[in-house]
Amino acid sequence: MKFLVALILMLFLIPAKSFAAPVPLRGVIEGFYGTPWTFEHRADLMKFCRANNLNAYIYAPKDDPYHREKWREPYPADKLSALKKLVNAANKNDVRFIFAVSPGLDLNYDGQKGEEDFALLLKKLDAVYALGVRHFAIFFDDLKDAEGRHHEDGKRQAEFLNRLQETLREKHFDVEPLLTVPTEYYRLDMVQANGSAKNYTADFAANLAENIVVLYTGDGVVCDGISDADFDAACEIYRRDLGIWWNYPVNDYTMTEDGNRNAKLALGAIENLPTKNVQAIFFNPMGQYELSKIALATGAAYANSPETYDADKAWDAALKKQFGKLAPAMKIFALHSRHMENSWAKCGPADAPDFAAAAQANDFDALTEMIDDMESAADTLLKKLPRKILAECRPQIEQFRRIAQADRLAVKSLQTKSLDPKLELLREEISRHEPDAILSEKAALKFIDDTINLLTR
Ligand code: LOG
Repeated sequence: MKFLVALILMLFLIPAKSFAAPVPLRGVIEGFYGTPWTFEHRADLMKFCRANNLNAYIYAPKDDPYHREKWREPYPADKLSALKKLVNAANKNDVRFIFAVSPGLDLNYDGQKGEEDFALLLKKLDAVYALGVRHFAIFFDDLKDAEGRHHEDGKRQAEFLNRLQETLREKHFDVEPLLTVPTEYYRLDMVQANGSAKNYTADFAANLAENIVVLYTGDGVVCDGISDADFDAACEIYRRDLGIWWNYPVNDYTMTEDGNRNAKLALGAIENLPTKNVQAIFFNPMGQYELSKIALATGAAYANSPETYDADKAWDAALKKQFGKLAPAMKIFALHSRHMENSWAKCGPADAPDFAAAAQANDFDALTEMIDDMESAADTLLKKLPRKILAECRPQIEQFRRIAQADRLAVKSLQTKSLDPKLELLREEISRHEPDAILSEKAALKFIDDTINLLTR
């Protein structure tokens, strides 16, 4: 009896936090622009998901022509058989494979053409159902014209999805509820200046079947977090629990001039997401598959325990697990390549805040120590990183080394109060590489520019 009382007491005394529930549907959405991942990457991702307790993957590569531009066309046989293997790998690893189509660019809703398109989409999904897929998604994002306007009708879209879901479920009893992304997919785009929902959003939300899962990206497309209050406000607009399509570590908006790579790598931790009530979350990664795993592993830690998640701890753990002996060097490099920001995007922890603070304080000793570490980290990584990882970040590591070298010249110039001419030359070289490699814009790179400005005044 005493034992029983003690047990019951213990159950009450264990803080509720240790019971924090995972987000039920949690995973990765391959939803970026640019060269899609390869089937090898995706097969590896299935194992990564299992190892990190992620349970879903959405196939939605913007630049797979059959996903968006040529959505009406069936996949050719070789692609279908590659998809089939992937679906098997997903099933083997307990990952839900969610197949997405983005037909919105030219979808017809009405009349004869509407019926034809409906039949074509159904055929497309049926072919993938035959591979063993039971989860489907239809996306309507990025349908705005050059002026930033769209011409979508929320009611018509919602009715289309409802009918598609009903038809699918009549044919196949085991199809799961659809997922979707509306055309107004971030909160500030869903509402008017007075705070009430715009017509499109109001119509879409009011007409969409209750069990269809709606994903949104936060207050903006790429934004620096979703507080619990922001999340509640978004769910309120839809009068349902929304799922999250989280745009980190995606970096497709930093595309290089040749369109093949991305200038900035997002190597930080996932942070600032709601602590409760999230029913579904998908992280949109970089084209750089290997390097995406840093943020994705932290995203998995978040999704498995939103309430107790600690971004710094998860980041350290991910680096250690993925880079082993190279983790300390990788951490120094990654520290300078975490924050994503341009005129419309802002996400990810600040780059090298300690460096920025030391620069601000003219703490030359601290700076010199950090610069030593940066240079030796760059050398180590260039020498020792596995080839497939280096292939994703060589220009950035080389740029990192140039920046460190320039920082050293900057410290020296400040100490002697005279600009070392080599610093300006090196800055020019850094600029020449910037279309390919950006990092530490507000920390190590800024220190160079601030120093040059100060000493040339
Ligand atoms: C796209 C997405 C892209 C991301 C970042 C959504 C719902 N759609 O602006 O494919 O990777 O932003 O550039 C997007 O986020 N649109």
